[in-house]
Amino acid sequence: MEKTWRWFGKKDKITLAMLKQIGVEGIVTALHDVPLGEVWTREKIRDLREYIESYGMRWSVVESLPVTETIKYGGKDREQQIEVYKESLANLGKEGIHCVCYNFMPVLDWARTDLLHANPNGSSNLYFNWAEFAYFDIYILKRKGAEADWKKFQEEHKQWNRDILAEVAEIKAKATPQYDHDLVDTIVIKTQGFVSGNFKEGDDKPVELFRELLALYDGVTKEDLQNNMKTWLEAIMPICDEYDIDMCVHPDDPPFQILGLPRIVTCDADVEKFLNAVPNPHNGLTFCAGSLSAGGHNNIVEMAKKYHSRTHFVHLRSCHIFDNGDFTEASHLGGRADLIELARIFEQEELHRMETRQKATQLLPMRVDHGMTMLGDEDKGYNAGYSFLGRMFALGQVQGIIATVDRELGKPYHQPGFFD
Ligand code: DNO
Repeated sequence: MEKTWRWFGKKDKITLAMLKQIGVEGIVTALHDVPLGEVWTREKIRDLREYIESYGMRWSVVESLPVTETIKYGGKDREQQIEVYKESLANLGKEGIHCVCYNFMPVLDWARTDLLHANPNGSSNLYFNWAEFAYFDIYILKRKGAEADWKKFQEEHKQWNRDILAEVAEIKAKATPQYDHDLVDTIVIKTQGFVSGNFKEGDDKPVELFRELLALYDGVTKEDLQNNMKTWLEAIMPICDEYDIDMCVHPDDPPFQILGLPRIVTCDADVEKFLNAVPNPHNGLTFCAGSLSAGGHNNIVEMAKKYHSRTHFVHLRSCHIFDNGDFTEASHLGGRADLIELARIFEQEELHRMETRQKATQLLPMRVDHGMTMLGDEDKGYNAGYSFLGRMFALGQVQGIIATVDRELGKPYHQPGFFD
């Protein structure tokens, strides 16, 4: 796999020169300054591509070219937004960029309730607590039907042996305006603000905006969302064929139905459904082992065995699920995702691509996704989950795994940046 790194553009405090030193080969980024729903011009794409190339790396993956809500819920301006998307894709293709990650999650991209949850070793990781999330839904968003939904959710997860609504009542009894503010900051601003989605750092009424967005999905079922994804994929596939662009949807994180919204990339059956709905090989998956492993229903290794050939981008990260269903991001050598076995599967897949030479590039880009916050990362103002030292530590571990697996497979391993 190609060792890549999510970099947030020229303003990122982590520079490309730093990334060169730690063995990064390819960059994962986006035009973060282009407002949602506007065309990415060739000039802007070229400028960033050339900047990356001036450091001897390539722009391996776009993460993300965001799909606007109207495409997801099927709004009046859907056609116009599909045209905008097609134009951006064509411009990327013309500039030699062949891999695009996106998600099809309504309203909210990924979700966490604690961004600095202490690990036993003094570092911290991202964490998700179901009761806090339910509190946000019931008492902050005040979503109609929320309590009933959580009651049902609890029934469906009897194995967690918990009374989520009773825990919510306890949180409510102790909650202060500061607690509410911080929770909104975590769920809406700090996790969403930098992913080029619906919310921005500095939004003064994020909860109101959230409610307006939720209302767009009134009456939209899981099936509607699946159909809308199919319509959209079918519309863009001719451009992908023309420019050899691999589209790779990011799984829903966490992989559950939340906030009364449909979610359609949560499990094996979901993945099978969207891949079969549009069988073009350019319609593929971002194999985010982290998001998938947050759901106890997913067997990550089995999914990798099944979907490696339709995987265009890999996020190697692992989760630990507690007995009550809460989860935290685990070490890259631990957790339930089994990154060692995944590296075997995807290194083999890349070898196969190299031998059969089907594509513009045979490389399978991989990033370690998030990392621990450690040793001073916490004071640097990095985006949530996107620390420097923590991700560097994880990348070192993953490089070691890949080198070992490659030795087993008889596949050459090259550590860039060294004489060898
Ligand atoms: C969070 C990320 C997601 C991901 C998007 C892809 O850390 O994994 O925001 O980039 O869902 O569109």
